[in-house]
Amino acid sequence: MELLDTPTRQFALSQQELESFRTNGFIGPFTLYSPEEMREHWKRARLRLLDRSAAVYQDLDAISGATNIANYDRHLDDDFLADHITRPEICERVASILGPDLLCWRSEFFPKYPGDEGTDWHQADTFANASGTPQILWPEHEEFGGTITVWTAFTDATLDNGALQFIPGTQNSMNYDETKRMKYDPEQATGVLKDGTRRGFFGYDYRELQIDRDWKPDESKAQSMVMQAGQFIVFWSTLMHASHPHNGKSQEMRMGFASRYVPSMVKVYPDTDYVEEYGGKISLERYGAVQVAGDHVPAYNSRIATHTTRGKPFKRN
Ligand SMILES: O=C(O)CCC(=O)C(=O)O
Repeated sequence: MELLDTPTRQFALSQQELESFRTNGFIGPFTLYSPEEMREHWKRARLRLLDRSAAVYQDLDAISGATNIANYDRHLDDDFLADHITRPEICERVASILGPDLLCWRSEFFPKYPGDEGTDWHQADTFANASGTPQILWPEHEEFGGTITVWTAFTDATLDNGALQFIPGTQNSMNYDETKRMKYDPEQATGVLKDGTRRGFFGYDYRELQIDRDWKPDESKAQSMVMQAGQFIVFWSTLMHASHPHNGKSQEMRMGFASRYVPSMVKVYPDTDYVEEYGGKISLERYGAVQVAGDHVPAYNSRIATHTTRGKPFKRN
């Protein structure tokens, strides 16, 4: 008898891991590259990415200074990042949570240089937080959705240079209302920590979105995610998360690379052709979500990239 060719899911989460994920809202870290391998990849990528000639967002006037936007979606033009977001070690784990049909709809670099503020506490559901327009929308019967973020440490992430922080178990209720508006001011920080370092949200005061103005996150429950270069961690964007500041004890920057995944039924950038946030505006004309697993994408998600802008096909799990 011929055996059916069922794909092996070597990296799928075990029942125990899934239970832990459901309780805590995150799982990991997992090792994808050795620290040496990662340092080598990052050394080369860092130089390569300076060349934006094939990047999908070209309107440099609109994005100069808006560093967050300039850091978006370089997996759409860079070979290493294109492979990274489709790695089975990542996608199989994410598929265990979200199901077999997966889109990677966004990637972002999160650099922290010596002296940089820590990222303030936040949760994201539709990602209308900064732009005012939902960037992802789950089907109507879902109360709220969010995305699975896979945050890969491209350098070591330590307590001194900006390790992530999570408050476990907070992913199922939103403390922020993303339909409220925040004012953008690139100079503003939103708090000074005991050691004199600052917290902020890339020019926004995330507290402006709080549903209850008097509420404060319970930082006594926060856990720090110290990670080696080459490791990744998987979490709900609706989990309360933040990061430590870079206190300048070392001159090395911290670099995190976030790739964000949703089931293909989630509407990506519905009814909009632009993203306007962090003081910049980009056109989605050359944008496409990447189908990293499965074979079904509803017609309403018509912006799909099958190849990078340099012609490399994306792998599908
Ligand atoms: O790396 C950081 O400081 C923040 C990351 C973050 O908020 C995210 O990946 O959603």
